[in-house]
Amino acid sequence: MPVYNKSFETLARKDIEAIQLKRLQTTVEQIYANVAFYKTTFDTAGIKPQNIKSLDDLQRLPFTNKQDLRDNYPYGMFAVPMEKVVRVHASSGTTGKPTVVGYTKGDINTWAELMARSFSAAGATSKDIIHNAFGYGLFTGGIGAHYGAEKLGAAVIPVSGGNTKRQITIMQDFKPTILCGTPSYILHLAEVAEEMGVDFKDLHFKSGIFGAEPWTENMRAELEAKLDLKAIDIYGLSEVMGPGVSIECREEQRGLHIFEDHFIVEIIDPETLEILPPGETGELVFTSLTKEAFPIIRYRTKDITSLNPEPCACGRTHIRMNKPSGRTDDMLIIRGVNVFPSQIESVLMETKQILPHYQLVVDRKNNLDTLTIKVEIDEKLFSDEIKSLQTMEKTISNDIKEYLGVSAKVRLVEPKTIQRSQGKAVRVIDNRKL
Ligand code: DLL
Repeated sequence: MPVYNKSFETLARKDIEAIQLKRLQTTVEQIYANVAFYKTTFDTAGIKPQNIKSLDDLQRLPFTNKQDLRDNYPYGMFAVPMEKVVRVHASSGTTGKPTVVGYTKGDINTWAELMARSFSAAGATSKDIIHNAFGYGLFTGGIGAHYGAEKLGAAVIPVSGGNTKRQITIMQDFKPTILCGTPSYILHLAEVAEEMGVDFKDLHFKSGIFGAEPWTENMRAELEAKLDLKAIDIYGLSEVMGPGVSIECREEQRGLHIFEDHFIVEIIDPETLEILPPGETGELVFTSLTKEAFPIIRYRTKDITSLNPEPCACGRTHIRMNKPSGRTDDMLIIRGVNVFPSQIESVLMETKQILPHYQLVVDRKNNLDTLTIKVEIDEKLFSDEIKSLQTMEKTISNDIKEYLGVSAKVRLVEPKTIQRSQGKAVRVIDNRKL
């Protein structure tokens, strides 16, 4: 299979590190000279760009977090004048001000290159037709994947999210071979296809590239079976670039390679900020090495994962991150027990006759946290007597308690009663925050 420019991905560790150090030094010089925020924080920490002599010196630089970006809204973190900026994207900003990120022409080119490399790692070539159901707009998913697909030389169908029935017809007629989207929207696509009497086995997909939200191994198994393709996880974030930061390879589908010629990753303990060794789980931190408009130093992503430096069957030497289990700010604390929505998803998906559509509702009653798990079940089950449904609810609730240590009320609901997403799913409704 022809592979798109893999040369940087198979370098020996010492060569990767040499590139990283050179690029880090340039980035630090640029931001110290051009971004008031970094000049102030570096000065406060007593560090000058010339102090960065080895990669270990990165640890001397302060962390950056989302609040810093908000405080500098909209353009305060840009390292180039606006005349050099050719694009802006923004996070959805459901809490507080959105985060605005900018790109120069060079950044757009780097991004396209990294997305092309991502597609290639997932097994795509210029012969492929890519059905891109990531949303187009301020969200980086749609346009990021689009430019990468074109750079690879593949044909891209820019469908975005929504108009789901039409998407199915397009899949039948245009014969795309690669499907891109958030796992929750793709699940919805599968559901609508079924309603329309369309079997994915009769379509032409070989791979699905799914990401932008956490999804479990059980969800992967479900999607692969339903859609008859290989489901590959892609991770990224707008603050660091968008998609094209990290992707699984088709060979192993186990851990997402991080493009280390463009980014340095660290895992820290979110409480003590101590750097954790490979294998230990903590918060993922990114430093960009080649970005011009919006370089970022030691950005605390809030994503929880661990790193795996083991060699990979694909030959890439770039480190892998394990599938993120969620974000520190999505972690629910229910009566003192910490639980991620993805852990609940894992338990739910072990149960037969349950559909992978669920929502978690958190409330506080009489000063106590309550968790209700609404989950859809197979239509046929609704004809069963109430008693058997109650037994099923009890069994799932017991499983959740046993595996995760959290008490939850399970409510089985009819198919299609939980709202479907066109982008990222809303898994948690936390009424305590109202
Ligand atoms: O979600 C960029 C993207 C687009 C990635 C398309 C992959 C595909 P943001 O909207 O800024 O950017 O959201 C970034 O989404 O910090 C994670 O919490 C979460 N996330 C993204 N990909 C994954 C993934 C895009 N594969 C935030 N697994 C990140 C788990 C993910 N979480």
